[in-house]
Amino acid sequence: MKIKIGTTFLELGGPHLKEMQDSSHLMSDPDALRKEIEEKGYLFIRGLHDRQDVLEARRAVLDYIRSCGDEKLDPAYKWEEGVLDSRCGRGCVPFMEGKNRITHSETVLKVLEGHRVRNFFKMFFREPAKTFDFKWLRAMYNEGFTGAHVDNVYMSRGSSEVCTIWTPFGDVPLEMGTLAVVEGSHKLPGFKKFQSTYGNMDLEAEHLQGSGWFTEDPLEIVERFGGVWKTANFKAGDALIFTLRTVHMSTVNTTHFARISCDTRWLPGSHKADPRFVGDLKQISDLKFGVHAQTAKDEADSESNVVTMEQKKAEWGFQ
Ligand SMILES: O=C(O)CCC(=O)C(=O)O
Repeated sequence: MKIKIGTTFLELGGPHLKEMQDSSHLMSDPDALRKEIEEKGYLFIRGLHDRQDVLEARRAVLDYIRSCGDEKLDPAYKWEEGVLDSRCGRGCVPFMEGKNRITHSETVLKVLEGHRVRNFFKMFFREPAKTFDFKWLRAMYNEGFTGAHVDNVYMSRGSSEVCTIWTPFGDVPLEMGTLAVVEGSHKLPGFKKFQSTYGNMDLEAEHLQGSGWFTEDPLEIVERFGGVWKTANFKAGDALIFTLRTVHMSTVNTTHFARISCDTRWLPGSHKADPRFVGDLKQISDLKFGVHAQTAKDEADSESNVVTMEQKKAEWGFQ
């Protein structure tokens, strides 16, 4: 079975893309969980969240999308099914990242910051855990995807032990845009130069224009640096946890269902949080990275002290 991931089709079970293993059997053993993430760079935990809570959060987000305008959801379907209008792609699907009435609604926060996830990170960090106020809540549209990157480039101004937890709101099969990681990319020798150049970059400080993704082509990563992409068919309740240095991207949403998901970041309570993502969020720049990055035209119109990923890659010798 061929899966569209970024700009490329990869065979599932072939040399570059395999299914990831569930680590939920390690749930009561913090040492084993830490060993697993140190080795693989991620933990795939089926059923970490309560399935019913996640489905209710999906419904709340769809209701919010519906309230943003009649052009968002396809009127031929019940709104609860979450089928986007075929003309509703990037720029039409509401931007929901940050701290707003949907990210901080009771139903959504129950999943993102509820006792199950809070207790998990308390056990995992061996101390009470805290989370950023900023939430990366998204609805991925037809043909949308996220390119390959590490989170350190977006949030390196605090603890290096921040973990991302990616939570799909609903059942999300491979063709709907699942998250994929390169196993071991946080520490494999082949990634050393990648991590010490791209991985150490602070995109905002460098005035980087565009998404911040290293590439949209998954093969560029594994052919150049090694490793294998891993992903899975997700069910509501499942979660993927990974480090700031784990390379990840998403498969393409080839369906017309909105792929709703949220990235939530957690860190040990005694560590410093990147100040841009906590409190009143006044320090957050207007610059959008990732899938909502500025378009080429906006880039051409913006200041001249900006740099592109292509320029940086040339500087680092990744040509
Ligand atoms: O949900 C996605 O498509 C990508 C999420 C992600 O990679 C991130 O926010 O760092």
